Amino acid sequence: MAAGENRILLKNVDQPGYGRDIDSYISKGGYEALKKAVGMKPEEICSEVMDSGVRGRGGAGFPAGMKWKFLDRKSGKPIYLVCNADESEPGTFKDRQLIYKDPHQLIEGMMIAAYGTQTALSFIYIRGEMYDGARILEEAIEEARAKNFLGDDILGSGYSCDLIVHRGAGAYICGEETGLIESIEGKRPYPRIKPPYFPAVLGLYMCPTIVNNVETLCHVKHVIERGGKEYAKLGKPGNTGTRIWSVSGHVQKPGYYEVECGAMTYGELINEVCGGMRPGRKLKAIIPGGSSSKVLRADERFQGKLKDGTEFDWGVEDIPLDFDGPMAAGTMSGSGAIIVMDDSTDIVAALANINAFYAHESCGQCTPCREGSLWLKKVTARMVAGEAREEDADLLKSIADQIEGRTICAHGEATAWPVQSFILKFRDEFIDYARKQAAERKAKDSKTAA
Ligand code: L3W
Ligand code: SF4
Repeated sequence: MAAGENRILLKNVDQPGYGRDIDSYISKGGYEALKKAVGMKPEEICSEVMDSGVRGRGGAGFPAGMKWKFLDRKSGKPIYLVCNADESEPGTFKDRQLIYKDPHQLIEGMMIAAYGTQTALSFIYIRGEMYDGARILEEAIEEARAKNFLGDDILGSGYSCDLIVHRGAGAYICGEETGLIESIEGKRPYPRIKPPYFPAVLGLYMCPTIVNNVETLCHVKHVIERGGKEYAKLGKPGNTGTRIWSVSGHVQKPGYYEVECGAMTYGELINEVCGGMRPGRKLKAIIPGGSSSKVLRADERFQGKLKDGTEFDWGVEDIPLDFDGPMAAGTMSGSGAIIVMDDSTDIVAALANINAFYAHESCGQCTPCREGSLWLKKVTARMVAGEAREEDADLLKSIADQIEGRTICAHGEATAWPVQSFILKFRDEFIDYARKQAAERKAKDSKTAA
C-alpha cells in the first residue's frame, strides 16, 4: 500500500498469503456483513446505503441509494440485479483488481444488495476479454453456494437468489447499462433511449433492474459492516467513502490506488503517491476520468463557487480527488481513470488514438455518432500521417459539435468531448502541427525540384 492510501476495498489484496479462495476471505471476516444483513429488514439495508451517500463508481457518480429507491417495486414483476463488470473505458483497470484478487468481496456485496432490493436473480456481466476473471468468479460462486451464501434459503433467511456470470464479447458499448441489458437478453447491444424509462423501472426483460458497477457493489459490504452513517464519515459530505484510481501514463509509478474521497488533490496523487513525472519531464495535461472526460491543461486555472458556497481558485494539481472537484473544473472523474501526459506528448497523436477507439466502438445505431466518429478518426489519422491542414482544428470541432447532444447514449458525448476539449485547450498545437508539416512538404518539394 502506498503512503496516502486508505485501503478498504483493497485491504486484503496483495497481502502475503492472502488467496482469493473463500477460506482466505472468511479468515478476514468475510461474509459477516451478509450474516448481519439477512438479520435486518430489506428496507433497512436500502436505508443504510442511502445514509452512506455512496455514489456509483462506474462513471456517472449517481447515488446508489437513490437508484435503489427508484426501483419499481409495485409492478409485481421480478427484480433483477446486474453487476456491470464490463470495464472498458480506456485507462480504467480497477474493477479487474477486485474481481481477480478478491472475488468474494464482490459476491458478498451483491448478495447484500440482492437481499436489500429483494432481487429474484442476479448477474455479473463481465467483459469478454477477461477470460480468467469469468473463471475466477464461477469458482468463487460455487464456493459461496456450497456455504449457502447464495442460492436457496440463504443462511436460513427464507430468501433465495442465484448469481449468474454472463460473458460479453468485447464491445465497449456493452458497458452502457441498457446496451448491457440488451446483450444479456441475447440481442445486439443497442443502447435504449433513456429517459423516460430507466432500468430501475424497465430494465432486463422489461422488469425493474438495478445496474451497479463492481466497485460500487463492493462498497455495499462495507456500508453494512460499518453502518451507513459511520461509512459516510469516510471522505466528505457528497463525496463519501474511498475510490480506486487507475493512474496510467507518464508517472514514475503508474497503478491502482485507493484513496479516501477528497483526502488529497490530483497533484498530490501524481507527485507523491505516483512518484511524480518521469525524470526531466514536466506535466503537460491530464485526462482526469477516463478517455471520455475533458482534458485539462497543466497551466489552466479554475475559479468558481462549490455547491456549499466555498469559492475556489485552483490550478490543475489543486483539484480535489473526488467526484465534485473535476465537475467544478468543467470535466468529470468518470470511472476514476487518470491518464497523465508529460511535455513529450504529441497531442494530435493522442487525440487520433482516442478517436480511433470511439469510432471502432460506436454501435452504429445513430447517424451522428456512427458517421461523425468515423470522420473524426479519418481527420486525425490524416493529420498524423503528414497531411494536416490548418483548418483541421475547426473541422474537428464542427464535427464534434454536431455529435454532442444528438445521440441515444452517452457514447456521443464520449466521442465529442475529447475532441472539443483538445481543440479548445491545444488549438495552437493543432495549427502548428499543420504549419510544420506544410513547411516540411515545401522544403521537400524544393529539394526535389533542385
Ligand atoms: C432512475 C432516474 N435511474 C439516472 C441512473 C441511470 C444510471 C445512473 C447514471 O453514463 C457515464 C458516462 C460515460 N431514475 C435516473 C436513474 N438514473 N437518472 O443513474 O445515469 P447517467 O445517465 O447519468 O449516466 P450513464 O448513462 O450511466 C455513465 C462515463 O460514465 N464513463 C464511462 C465509464 C466506463 C466504465 C468502465 O469502463 N468501467 O464505467 C467514463 O467516464 O461517459 O458519462 O444507472 O440509470 N431519474
Ligand atoms: Fe450507438 Fe453511438 Fe448512438 Fe450510443 S450514441 S446508441 S454508441 S450510435
